[in-house]
Amino acid sequence: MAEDRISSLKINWYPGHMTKARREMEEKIKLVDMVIELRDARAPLSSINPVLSEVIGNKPKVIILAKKDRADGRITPLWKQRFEGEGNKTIALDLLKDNVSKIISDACQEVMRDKIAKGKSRGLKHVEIKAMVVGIPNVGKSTLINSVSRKKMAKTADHPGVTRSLTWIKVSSDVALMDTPGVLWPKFDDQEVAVKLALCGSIKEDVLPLDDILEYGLNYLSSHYPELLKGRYQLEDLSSKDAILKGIAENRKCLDANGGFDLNRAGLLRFREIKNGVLGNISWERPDENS
Ligand SMILES: Nc1nc2c(ncn2[C@@H]2O[C@H](COP(=O)(O)OP(=O)(O)OP(=O)(O)O)[C@@H](O)[C@H]2O)c(=O)[nH]1
Ligand SMILES: [Mg+2]
Repeated sequence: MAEDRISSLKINWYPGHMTKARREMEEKIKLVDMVIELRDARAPLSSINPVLSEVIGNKPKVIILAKKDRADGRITPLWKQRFEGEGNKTIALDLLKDNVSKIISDACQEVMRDKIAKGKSRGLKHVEIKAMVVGIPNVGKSTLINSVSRKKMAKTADHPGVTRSLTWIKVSSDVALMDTPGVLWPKFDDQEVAVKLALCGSIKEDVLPLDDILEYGLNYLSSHYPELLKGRYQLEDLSSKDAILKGIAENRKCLDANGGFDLNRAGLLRFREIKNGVLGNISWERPDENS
């Protein structure tokens, strides 16, 4: 079983800029009114960063379930319900298509209504809200800031580790957002968490033990989304990773120099397709299986 194998898997990726970012966030958190915490809608528990939770402490926050367009549309509302039940305002978003500017501005005003009321009672016309945008690498922090400001003010790209420093971006007369580098934590005690983050693209591809991640991913897909797995490659046999990879290699004509099936190439192809959402919308975690 994949669960047995991943107990021995190690992903060690904690570049120096993350240590620095964490330290700076600890300093700067005192300057902000609230936090916008991004989680990946496909794995909303694994993408909670325990290190960031410590930094955030009791600051008011809004949880954003980012990349909802990539997650299973039947599962995301259940997560929203769960987190709201725990007392956190939670919004699922497609950061590239939704009206992010209005939604985030409304959410910030709602969470900070007491501060705004106080400022207005003192005669202030604009009460500025300062929010720190935090989350794991590649989850969409800079994209959210660009969508709120409707300009490309922050650099974005589809790989982890793009933002390297903390930057204030004034997005309107009322709101300033602080972009922060994606931060992971130094050691993954739960290797299943690391695997899910790899499948969501939050851990750099070249530090991955691809074989183990595929084993886990394919196992999960064959039990939760067999139709997506079968459909794309017309697979018949979903009984093991090798059977699935052989089916993919056959379908995609991934042949090695001797004319045999190249399972490594088929594996990398499959991993990238899963990560990039080519198979369809997938949730790697469900509230009924993760209490
Ligand atoms: N499909 C989809 N893609 C998104 C969404 N939000 C962001 N992306 C993409 O995800 C990738 C990463 O986005 P960034 O905004 O750079 O992520 P980040 O959290 O700032 O990443 P770091 O700076 O590396 O920590 C980019 O290719 C975005 O276009 C979303 O809601 N849906
Ligand atoms: Mg960024």
